[in-house]
Amino acid sequence: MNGDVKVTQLTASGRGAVAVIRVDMAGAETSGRFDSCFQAANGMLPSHAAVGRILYGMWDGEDVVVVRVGEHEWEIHCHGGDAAVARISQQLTVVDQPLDSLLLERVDDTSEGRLETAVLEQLLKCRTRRTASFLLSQYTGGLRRFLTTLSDQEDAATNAAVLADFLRWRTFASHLTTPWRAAVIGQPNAGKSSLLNAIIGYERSIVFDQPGTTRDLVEAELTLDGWPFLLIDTAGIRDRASNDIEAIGVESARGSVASCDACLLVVDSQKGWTNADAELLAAIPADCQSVILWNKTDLSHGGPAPLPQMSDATKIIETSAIDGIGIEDVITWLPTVMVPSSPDDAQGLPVVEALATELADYADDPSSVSLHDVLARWL
Ligand SMILES: Nc1nc2c(ncn2[C@@H]2O[C@H](COP(=O)(O)OP(=O)(O)OP(=O)(O)O)[C@@H](O)[C@H]2O)c(=O)[nH]1
Ligand SMILES: [Mg+2]
Repeated sequence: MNGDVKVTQLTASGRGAVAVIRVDMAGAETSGRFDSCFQAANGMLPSHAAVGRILYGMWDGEDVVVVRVGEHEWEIHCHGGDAAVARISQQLTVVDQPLDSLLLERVDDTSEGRLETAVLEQLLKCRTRRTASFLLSQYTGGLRRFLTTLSDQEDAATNAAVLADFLRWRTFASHLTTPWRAAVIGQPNAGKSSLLNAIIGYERSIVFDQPGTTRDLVEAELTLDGWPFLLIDTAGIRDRASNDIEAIGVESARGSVASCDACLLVVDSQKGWTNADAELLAAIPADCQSVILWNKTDLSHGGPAPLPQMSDATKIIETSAIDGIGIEDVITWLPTVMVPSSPDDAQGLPVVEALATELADYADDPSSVSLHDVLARWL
């Protein structure tokens, strides 16, 4: 035991095929350390798993199975042998400190200025290793180097081009700390909640064979390809909700579409493409990426139900929440369309919103803002 994390080996010590370690984090300030050591194959954070949930994944390069056995307790099933057990125990106990201080440790030899403090604030909000690595390279000099280049640059035209290249990563930079939002929308009973469950790999939403089951929004965080996503299950969108509670759910579903980066429109292939589906598709904002999930294809025994004829290039994925058909394609589609490209390591990134706004104002109208003053405030 070290600090407030208790680590106990449940199996006998010595060589064995499998060792079981029980971890009690009741006294720990955060389970962030556990989350950062273990990468579940389905991307779920151990601290987000329901009690009883079994997760398969990697712990420092080794295959392990993690079971959440209580509010603050987990069991880790790893390769037998004292060395493997000792390594995991040591990582959990030595690292028993908030993720924030862990990151601070990694970066505390860097000189602190207003810029670094602001980047550090963002770094501490990162939920995945991939996003944290971008923030870390900005913190350890990337952003400062970019601003210095800008201040050394005399030629206004070159500066404008350099700034434009920097600012085009603004949306990407904001998602390093805020997940991309994807709404699962569709007619009642189309299979939205079932698909969300299949995608995130566990039963987060209530599934029922009556329309109107999901009355409110259910959100689930997941990591795909190292990027953070928030999947939002919505109440079936229909014109007239049958009662008040449902009506509130339907209303928030419409709202969530408006604030989303992507929309997964679920259609019951057994009912076929209806006018209501066409209206829903048309209501998706133009700047929101969309895909039609042609669901319940496992029921198409007499041959596949005909796909809707789309006049544009709308992507359609045939799915079955029951058989898992197409789920892999959905999981691949989301990060591919949301993050089609990412900057290289050396690129300065607009990870500090206040600074990005000042530089964008200068880029919009160089005569209204003094670049020299902006840089002097941050460097
Ligand atoms: N055979 C089959 N049944 C499915 C599939 N997806 C969902 N279902 C069933 O369809 C019914 C409705 O599923 P839900 O996931 O609750 O549908 P929903 O769109 O969330 O419904 P609301 O929340 O009421 O709008 C349930 O009985 C599911 O088991 C599928 O791919 N194949
Ligand atoms: Mg539902």
